Amino acid sequence: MKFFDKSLLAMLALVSVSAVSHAADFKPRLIRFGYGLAEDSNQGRAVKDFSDELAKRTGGKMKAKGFGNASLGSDIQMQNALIGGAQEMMVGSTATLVGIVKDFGVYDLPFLFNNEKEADAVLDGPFGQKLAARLQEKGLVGLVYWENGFRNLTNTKHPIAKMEDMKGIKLRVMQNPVYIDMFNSFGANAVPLPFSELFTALETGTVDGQENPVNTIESSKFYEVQKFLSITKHVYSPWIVMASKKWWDGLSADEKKAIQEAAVASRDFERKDSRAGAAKAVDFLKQKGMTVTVVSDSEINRMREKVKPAFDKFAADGGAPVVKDLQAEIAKIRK
Ligand code: KDG
Repeated sequence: MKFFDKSLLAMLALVSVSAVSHAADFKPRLIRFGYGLAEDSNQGRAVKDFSDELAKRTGGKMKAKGFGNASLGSDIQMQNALIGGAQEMMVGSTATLVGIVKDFGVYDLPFLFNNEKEADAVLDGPFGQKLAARLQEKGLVGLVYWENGFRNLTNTKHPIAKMEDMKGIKLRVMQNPVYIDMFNSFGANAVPLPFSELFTALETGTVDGQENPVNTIESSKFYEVQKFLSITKHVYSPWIVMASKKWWDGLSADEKKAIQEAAVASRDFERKDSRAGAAKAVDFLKQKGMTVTVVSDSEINRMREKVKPAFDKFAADGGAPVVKDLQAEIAKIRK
């Protein structure tokens, strides 16, 4: 055996021994993981799964404790707490990130994705990862995307089967210009509010309606204060799991790896759980007394036409490059 091979073998042996003897570097840590939905929701169950996955990977040293029902604040308040280093982790809507990285608004453009498969491919692929990476300069670490889901309309006034039925409806929307423009263009009165204030706003009649995925309509018990559900699937809404960069930068490489792996495992769990839940939620909501209207394809196409100005406005306000990139990514997936 040549000298070179022998020294290479010796080096490999040395590396493998050090790798085996390298004790993983996990410090005992408590991670405050905030979220907005109920503990018994797709969001709450996924936070629990993340916590279990992390404990498994760190011998229980790193403990993520879920704080649901916006008990640590609204999405925007939690984003600020992470940036300041006062909270370690959260999951929330990408829609409320537009005040930090404006291009996240691209995910709120209506009728972008035809199905979950397309959404997964874009979010987990180069486009979604590149956009998430831009959070770092703002003090946030985007780890993975979870599924909030396709959004649908509810209200107390009357069934919504076509755009004109939205006229005059006071509709709560997320605090995001695309949603405000979209529903005003449909003829509704868009009222931006934090999710944490939504149930009370519906209960008191401050707003007549709202729009969310059916899993959320079920887990947040909106059926108690809403009569009519219209299946529009007007936007595919992602959640994003984030860590405080101030906190993240103090972690060891092993700790970062364990968190990233647990985040990916919880993403796969959450998407399965969300899709299974969504398949049953409409029947559940019917049993709870909601009147369900499936909006026709022809009416959806009319809505697509109507929201083009909202789409164009986002592009004109500096969003054109990110819209072009996303549409190119979707076109690639559809080939
Ligand atoms: O905290 C809850 C939010 O993350 C999420 O559910 C956002 O869909 C949302 C809404 O309507 O506010």
